Amino acid sequence: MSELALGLRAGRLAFPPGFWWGAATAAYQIEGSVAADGRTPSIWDTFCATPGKVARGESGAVAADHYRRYQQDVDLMAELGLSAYRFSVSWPRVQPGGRGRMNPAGTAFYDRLVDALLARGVRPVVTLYHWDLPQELEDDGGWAARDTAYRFADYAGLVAGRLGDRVQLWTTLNEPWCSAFLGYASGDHAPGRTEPAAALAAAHHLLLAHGLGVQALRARLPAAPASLVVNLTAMRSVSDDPADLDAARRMDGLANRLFLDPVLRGEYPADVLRDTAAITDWSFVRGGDLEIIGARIGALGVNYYQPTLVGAAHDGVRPGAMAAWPGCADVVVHPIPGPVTDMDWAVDASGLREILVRLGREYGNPPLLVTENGAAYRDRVAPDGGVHDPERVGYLHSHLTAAHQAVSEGVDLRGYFVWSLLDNFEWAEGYGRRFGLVHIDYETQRRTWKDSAHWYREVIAGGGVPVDRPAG
Ligand code: IFM
Repeated sequence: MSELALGLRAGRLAFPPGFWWGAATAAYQIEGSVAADGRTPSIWDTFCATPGKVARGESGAVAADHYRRYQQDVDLMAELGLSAYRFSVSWPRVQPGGRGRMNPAGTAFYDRLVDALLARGVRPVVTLYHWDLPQELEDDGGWAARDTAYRFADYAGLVAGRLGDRVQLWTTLNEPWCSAFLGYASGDHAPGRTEPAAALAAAHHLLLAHGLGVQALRARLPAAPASLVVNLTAMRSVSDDPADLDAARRMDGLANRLFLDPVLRGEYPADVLRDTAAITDWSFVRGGDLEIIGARIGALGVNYYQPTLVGAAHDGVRPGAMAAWPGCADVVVHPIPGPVTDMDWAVDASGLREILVRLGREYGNPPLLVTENGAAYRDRVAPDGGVHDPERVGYLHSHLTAAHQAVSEGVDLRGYFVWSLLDNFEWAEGYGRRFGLVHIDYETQRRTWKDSAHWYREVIAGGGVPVDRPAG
């Protein structure tokens, strides 16, 4: 990478030529039309219909109505100047029930979407699984059952056969940590199970699904660039006390290395297997699985939101809710001083640089994409008709600056996707959290650009982030 390519151009930190500037969404969070064209329920439809699981009893039944308004949304993307759009395909639309033949009516939606994107010069980046498991597969054991990984591979092959001639990058799974541990350990997400051993089995079967999915993609599309998207955090210890350092090691194992090591090194981290030995004997890992999981990928997608500060419990410092972290019941998650978003997540861009640089140094400098990064704030349409979100502009500015720093340290970062293009259904938080560059009025489905969208358009047009921190 030449100094010039990465240098300062017209007051901007320039990113490498060909860098992908994107935004991301997920099917259940924006599409709505959950019963249209043969789609059947996913675990999220069931979870939303279960009293007490989602704020205000909300669901993705209508969401941002993207299924019907996709053309308008593609126009928005083109006006923003996006070079890539990351969206997910809904498994129960394409293969209702999770088995058998493809549903032509449901799949046609993605044909139309991909064609509309290409017509406006936006690269389609497909995530095959962003949490909407067909309910029938959960009824048969869900991700705790090995067979689900094989069902996923069949589905991946169907989608590849249909969209493979036009998709520029494939992602098998989004954030398997969340699927496994929020879905099967804490029960905060669908399917709402609270079984730590099943959660660890789910983590393995999700990784197996990734590996089998890559095989299925390559069988149909030998040159297809395939990736996995993981949510990573910079795990920090509250002190140098050995007990605190050990708490951070264990949490780092579950949050980061449990997913990175098998995919990028072909092995599970020995300390994680040891730490969780009282919960499971890991006998669900069969001979040959790690070769499948560790097959080379074209890129790794990194979703980053905030670092995590942890320590050991001791007198006066008691653990909080740690159900999502099997084997870490004695760990305390500490608040991080400084600003937080509307999710109560710390605003700390140094964690993004840290994890990108770590991937470069410890995992052989793979091609990387930041596939999600962004923040929720309480956005409202102001009397002047605009949506003024200076905090989000500040968040994006600091994180893009951190990403640029990582690139200048030699990290092979190829693109950056804001989460999210549109305000959307934020899972158990319902519609109460707004992550979009574009504001959605859920009564009218009116789309309004936030100031951050205008700012991002300028970043893309200028090929880099302004050196000066935005005012406001
Ligand atoms: O909305 C989610 C997304 O579906 C997965 N990554 C984190 C986002 C914000 O919580």
